Amino acid sequence: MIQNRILNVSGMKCGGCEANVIGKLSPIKGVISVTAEFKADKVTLEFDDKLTDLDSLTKVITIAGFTVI
Ligand SMILES: [Cu+2]
Repeated sequence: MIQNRILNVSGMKCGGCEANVIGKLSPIKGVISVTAEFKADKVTLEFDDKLTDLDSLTKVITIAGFTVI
């Protein structure tokens, strides 16, 4: 099933951080779309929960150095 989730992510300070988050998440199998807005501390994810899950995606964001609230 396709899931749409909006995550509150702190630590993104600029467009480079947005690009970092998008670059880490978008190649993951099952991820359909990712947007990141540092000004809103927001990451929007669309993914297929048969192929990935929110926990794994959250972990990737954390490993990249950001905090999922
Ligand atoms: Cu930055």
